Amino acid sequence: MNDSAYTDILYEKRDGVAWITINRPEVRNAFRTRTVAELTDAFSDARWDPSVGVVVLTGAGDKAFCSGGDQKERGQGGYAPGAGGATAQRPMDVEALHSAIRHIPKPVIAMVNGFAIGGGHVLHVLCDLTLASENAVFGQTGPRVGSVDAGHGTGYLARLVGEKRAREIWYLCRQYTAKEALAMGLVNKVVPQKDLRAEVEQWCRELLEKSPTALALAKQSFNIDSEQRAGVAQFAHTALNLYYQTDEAMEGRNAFVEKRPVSFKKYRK
Ligand code: 2NE
Repeated sequence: MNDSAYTDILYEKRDGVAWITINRPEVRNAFRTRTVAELTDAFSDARWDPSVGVVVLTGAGDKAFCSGGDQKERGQGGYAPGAGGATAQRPMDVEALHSAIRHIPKPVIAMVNGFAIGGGHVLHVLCDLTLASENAVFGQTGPRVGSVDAGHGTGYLARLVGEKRAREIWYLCRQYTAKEALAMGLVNKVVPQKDLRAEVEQWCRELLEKSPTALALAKQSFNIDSEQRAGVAQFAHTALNLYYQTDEAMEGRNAFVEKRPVSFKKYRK
């Protein structure tokens, strides 16, 4: 993919930093099939470009980092291939994007400038570092909208915040403030929104002064412990696509899109 063909993201490389911005602010930067393909492509470009030492992932505007999968693109069976236009014919491959973030041997910073929700929350969780603005809001929504990332989304989160907290976050689908996220070890630093970009640039400058090979080895070494989860992640995304075919999953999606209360009562076994 040629980056001039990107429609859903902005991609800019400057002074050693690759800035990847999800550019769908009208839907709180929700990702559709095409967005995920473009993000994965940009991470691949950043991986192999020797001029890039650090990657920053963020969302356009001042309201959201990312609100996860685009529920309006999702139908019975998952996110509709092709809905994003002629270049997005393959099914959504979130697992490939997660892999790209984890396996690029360069630090990835999530610059969280608002809502990091659902699959958008998982993206920041998988980044090496998270810097957030004071107005940032964190949370999972899967069990409310008929979805779940049972791969890295559950397992890696538990490594960050502990089992009890991770279960609370996933089961209750509550939202957490930036201050709460900092207290539970979910983010590295919180700054006023007006200072976020400058703070991220400062962290980038410090990272760019370090030995790239030492950073790559450190990242890959950290990854080894959780890499067994990669197999689980593939399995989890296959299972998720089967779950998406059920009426139960569609009830969650439909309730969000129709802006009505959800009712899962009849699916209790
Ligand atoms: C993000 C949040 C909390 C923001 O709330 P608020 O009140 O600030 O905005 P509002 O009015 O909800 O959203 C503004 C517009 O963006 C759309 C909304 O439908 C609304 O559109 P209009 O009414 O103006 O037409 N929008 C927001 N998020 C969207 C989304 N994800 N898909 C499609 N349209 C979206 C609030 O908007 C929220 O809770 N959003 C939904 C979060 C969510 O449930 N995400 C999906 C989780 S599942 C997932 O991401 C996933 C997975 O579990 C496994 C694999 C792949 C993905």
